[in-house]
Amino acid sequence: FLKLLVIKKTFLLQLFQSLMPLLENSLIYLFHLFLDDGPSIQQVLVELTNQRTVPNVFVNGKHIGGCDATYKAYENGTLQKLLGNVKDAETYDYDLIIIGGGSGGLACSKEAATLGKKVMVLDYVVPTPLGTTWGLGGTCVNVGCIPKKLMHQAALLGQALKDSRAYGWQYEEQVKHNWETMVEAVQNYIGSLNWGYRLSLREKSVTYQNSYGEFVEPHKVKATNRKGQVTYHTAETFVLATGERPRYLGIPGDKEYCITSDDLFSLPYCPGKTLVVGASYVALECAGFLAGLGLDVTVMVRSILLRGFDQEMAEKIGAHMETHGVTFIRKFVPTQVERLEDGTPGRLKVTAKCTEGPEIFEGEYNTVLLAIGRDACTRNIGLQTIGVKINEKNGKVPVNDEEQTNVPYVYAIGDILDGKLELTPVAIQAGKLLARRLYGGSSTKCDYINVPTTVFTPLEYGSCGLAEEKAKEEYGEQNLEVYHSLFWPLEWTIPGRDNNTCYAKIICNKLDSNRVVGFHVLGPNAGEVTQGFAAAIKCGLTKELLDETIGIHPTCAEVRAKRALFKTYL
Ligand code: FAD
Ligand code: NA7
Repeated sequence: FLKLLVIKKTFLLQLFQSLMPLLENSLIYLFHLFLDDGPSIQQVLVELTNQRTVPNVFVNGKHIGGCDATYKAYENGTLQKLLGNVKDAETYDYDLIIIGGGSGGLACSKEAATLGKKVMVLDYVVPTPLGTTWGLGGTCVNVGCIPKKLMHQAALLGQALKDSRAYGWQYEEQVKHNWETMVEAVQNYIGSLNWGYRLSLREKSVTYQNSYGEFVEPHKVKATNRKGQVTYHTAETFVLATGERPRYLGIPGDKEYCITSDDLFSLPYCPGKTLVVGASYVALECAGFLAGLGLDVTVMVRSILLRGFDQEMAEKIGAHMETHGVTFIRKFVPTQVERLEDGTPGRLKVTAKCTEGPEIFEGEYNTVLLAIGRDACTRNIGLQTIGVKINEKNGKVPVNDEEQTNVPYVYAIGDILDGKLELTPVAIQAGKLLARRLYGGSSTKCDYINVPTTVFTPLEYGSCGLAEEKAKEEYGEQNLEVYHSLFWPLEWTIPGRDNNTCYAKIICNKLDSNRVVGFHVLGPNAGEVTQGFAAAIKCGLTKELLDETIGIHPTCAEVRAKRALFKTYL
């Protein structure tokens, strides 16, 4: 009796069809019951399986459960294993295949290989609509953090040149920026990083294939290279680390004539007068360095600046950019982009409509840069074939606190995770810790709380913990104390630049010894400043401890340790 698969007549066809491919060579037995003595059969079933209902599935004597449990076992691969349709772990090609060789995927692969596992990384860049593509390393290295920070630095140097006259530097030559020289230098550096990544994978014996990966059946991916050649690979475990790609507006002319950050950092010609669409950090950072390089830059904002960040800080960033020559068009969204003139750059006409009224805006630009968010690369990698669930609204992958998807042998890390931070160090940490848990006997999970970050706008913004709005929501305004201070970096005094613009703010929870729950700073080197405070916050920093900490003089970081911070809410 234990080898019975008892099924209701109505289920027979449906179940049989879905299990058909798995039933070959299996030891499964199917019985169709037309019995009058149903209740007594049910009684026996309860005694044997704790389950009264049918279908009631056993495979090789092992009780699986009802219809839902059988589907679940199929989705997570257990059923196939029991049926003997899948190779044993030791006969998989790899212990681990990682789809995506960016920040998270590379970190995870190298750690797993260090722990003695046979690992493969598939990394493939689908070219942008304009045909831009790049090498191994993912977004951060090629079209994210690295080129962005280097171009920000190029802009800061322009500012430093201006400041230098006040410090006594005299130079005759006309100062101007050469876009091509900068792009070449940045791309050469990126090229060296791409090469370094390939080398380090080889050193660790990780198999790297420059191919697009997609699941074709449980534990099996199809890998397609640039020439369309296809190979198949199996693994016991998979990690999804496919990251995100820029979104397009879905209006006439967007894919034909607009660029995104994926194109900007290797653009072979100076973009000229530029319209940046969007008010995300990517938008403001790009607008900031383009303006810093001397270009005429306009930002078109649909609603607010820097959604998700502290809004007081966001507005201060916007105000600073505006005083430094960036134009903001607020509450408008583009409806059409037309080409007026071909060229490098050409000339484009943008039509936009107001989000709050009938007004129409028309403007001419050399370049239109879309920075309106990024979509997770999860919809074309065969996840539905193996039953991995995604959040249908945003394409992101929900995982448990061990980065495991609903299919137990499939994990996900980095930007594609639902509800997690999209930052390189987060992806790296999650990837490394995942490999250690899978193969190193570790139980340490990735801590997504109090992760510091910096927005590299001309006035840099570092933050750790909660935005003031979020802190109010979480703790209640009456339970918070907010301390803040404007400051003037010493270096800016001689050129007489931007007095009362830099700003620092901490948000403390009165109910918990004035513990710091939010840290925000606007000023030079904000990232360097914020990193140390993040460690302190992780250690449970309170306002009292901050006051007791003696500052380093003269620095910007000392400002928060001084009594100059005063209460704004009592
Ligand atoms: P990615 O690094 O995006 O890597 C995914 C890789 O998988 C890519 O190479 C992709 O081509 C590949 N891939 C996708 N699908 C497949 C497939 N089916 N088969 C094979 N390969 C595939 N973060 C910071 O911490 N600091 C910053 O200053 C910062 N600045 C940024 C600036 C910009 C303009 C952008 C866009 C992002 C920035 N980020 C920054 C975010 C950071 O780049 C990401 O958080 C990080 O790269 C995420 O890593 P990941 O491993 O999840 O994905
Ligand atoms: P975000 O944070 O999702 O921001 C998207 C921005 O673009 C935001 O300002 C939006 O305005 C704006 N947006 C979105 N759609 C439109 C349309 N249709 N028209 C005009 N403006 C629009 O994306 P990011 O680019 O910052 O990047 C996400 C990740 O990329 C980030 O975490 C890093 O990993 C890199 P809204 O506020 O919604 O009105």
